[in-house]
Amino acid sequence: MKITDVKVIVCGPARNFVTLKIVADGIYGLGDATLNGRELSVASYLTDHVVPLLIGRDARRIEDIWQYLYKGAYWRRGPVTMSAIAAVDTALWDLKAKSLNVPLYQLLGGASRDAVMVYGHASGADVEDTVKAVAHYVELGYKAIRAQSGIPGLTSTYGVGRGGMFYEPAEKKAPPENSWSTEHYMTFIPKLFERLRKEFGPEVHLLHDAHHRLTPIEAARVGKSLESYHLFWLEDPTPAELQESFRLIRQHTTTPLAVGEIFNTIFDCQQLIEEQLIDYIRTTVVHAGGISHLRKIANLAEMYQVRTGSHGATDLSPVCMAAALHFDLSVHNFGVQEYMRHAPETDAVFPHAYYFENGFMHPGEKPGLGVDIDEALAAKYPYDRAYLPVNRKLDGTMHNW
Ligand code: GCO
Ligand code: MG
Repeated sequence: MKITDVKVIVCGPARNFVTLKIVADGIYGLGDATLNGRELSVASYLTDHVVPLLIGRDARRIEDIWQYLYKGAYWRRGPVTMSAIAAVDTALWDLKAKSLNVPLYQLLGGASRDAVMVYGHASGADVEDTVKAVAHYVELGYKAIRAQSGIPGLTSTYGVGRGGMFYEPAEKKAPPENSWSTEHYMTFIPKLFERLRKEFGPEVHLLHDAHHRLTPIEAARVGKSLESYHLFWLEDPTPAELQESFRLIRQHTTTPLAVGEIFNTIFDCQQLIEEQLIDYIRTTVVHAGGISHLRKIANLAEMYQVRTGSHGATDLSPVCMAAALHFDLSVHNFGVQEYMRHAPETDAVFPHAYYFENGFMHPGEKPGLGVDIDEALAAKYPYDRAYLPVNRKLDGTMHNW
């Protein structure tokens, strides 16, 4: 089953995406290679360096091709390399499942559950606005809802959308500037969750993303202050380059912790998992080396009772969403899947079999990933450079976004 053609497709239907298409025996597989705000570097990594190496190779040797690209580059890890490898890996899994005429999850051990619980994003300018947004998700049948709110005294903050069912932080031309005050945030956040529990009761799973903004001891205090509202998880409380910093948070709070959307390999989360410093690992198919590598991370996590909770924002294309759902359905230690809906333009370019029903999702029964790309339509939406925001403290100091 020799690879005869490989194509890198860059398009911008409502937002930018990079997609890899690998052809062998007249069948093709798709992989997502989108790295928000730095898309073209992955496109170049693939076009200029990886595509020439794939032509003529046996498409069935997925693990060997993974190792060839990872070890063969000499320069290991990092988001650009690992997104490129992920795209190849995903496309090869898609191709193999299509060639065998089965939905991908059947090759990954079959379904471990009937469907996959997902969480949606509710956000508002203030507490009451956020209450309304959560109510909307409850009406739609969601069992798990992430709540973010504007903070009094701050002009803008992470996670407060520009309306609708999707949240798009990247902006054209230049990075938008957000402002931050940990003091304002720490005073405000318990009030938000007190109000949400009062309104919605104890059953619904509530999640929250601190988006890397706190120091470990601040994160410990936030976790402690939210304990009586029993969050499903507190996400990215502190930047995780220093994995041991989670020990400090863990000593002080029983609020469950989730980390991993910007991780690229198992080495980024090894200590967090082995020391049981987190409860959910949020690595994604596209940014952490594809389905093959994500399964290795999940297998390590399973030993330590850490569950998966893959990132699923709009900058992960429907190809990645489909791959995530096959992974989620099959892996034993699945926790929850993030599901931020795509814009209608994105859905039209990437027709897909996956569906949402009553708070759960399923990848569908089509062979492979069950997602396609309409290349003619994609060509009508050219790439348009966009940047993620930056974040400054009130005195102007650069902070984590
Ligand atoms: C999330 C994430 C996203 C990221 C975005 C960056 O939990 O969904 O934090 O909102 O900020 O994916 O590209
Ligand atoms: Mg996040």
